[in-house]
Amino acid sequence: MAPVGPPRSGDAIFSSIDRVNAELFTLTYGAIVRQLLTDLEEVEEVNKQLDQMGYNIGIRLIDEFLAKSGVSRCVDFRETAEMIAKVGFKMFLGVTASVTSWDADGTCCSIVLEDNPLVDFVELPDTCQGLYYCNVLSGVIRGALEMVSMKTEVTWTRDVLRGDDAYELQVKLLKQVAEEYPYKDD
Ligand code: MYR
Repeated sequence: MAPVGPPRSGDAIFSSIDRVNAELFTLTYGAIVRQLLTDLEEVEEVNKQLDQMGYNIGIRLIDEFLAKSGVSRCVDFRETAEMIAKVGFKMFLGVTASVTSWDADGTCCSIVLEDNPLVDFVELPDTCQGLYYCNVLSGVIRGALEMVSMKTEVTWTRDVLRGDDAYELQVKLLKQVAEEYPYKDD
């Protein structure tokens, strides 16, 4: 049967495809977490696996981020954090985030998500206490930053699924390795 109604503009079709893909992504992630919970005995092990998965994604995703965003090197960690929150989250999750709670020396801050599409449709049973459901994201950031010479520790400090009022990641710069140009000028 022929479709009824006026033809949709290109924008309408693309936004509908994006929405379907986002939902598929969210549901697929949920299925992965569920499978890990079934396969691994300890919730703590699931947290580690999700973080490791994210790390493996992050070390690859940085290339796409740099190529697509066209951004140049950040002058400091403050700029890097803003870049993750405003450009990275937008590019890969379709949401933005804010950077808050800087420490005095500018090496530790919090990234607060304004929305978190990973948790759409998610309700955690009591048996999942201790689970960091979104741990893949902390791993992604850690992996991506490692590829641009920043060793970081990324931890969830607030999580709505655990009863908090927001999703908040703490990003701590542990070490910044100076990048060396591999060839010497003569
Ligand atoms: C530089 O080389 O100084 C630029 C560094 C920018 C790093 C941005 C990393 C983006 C990570 C995206 C995370 C997305 C999470 C969904």
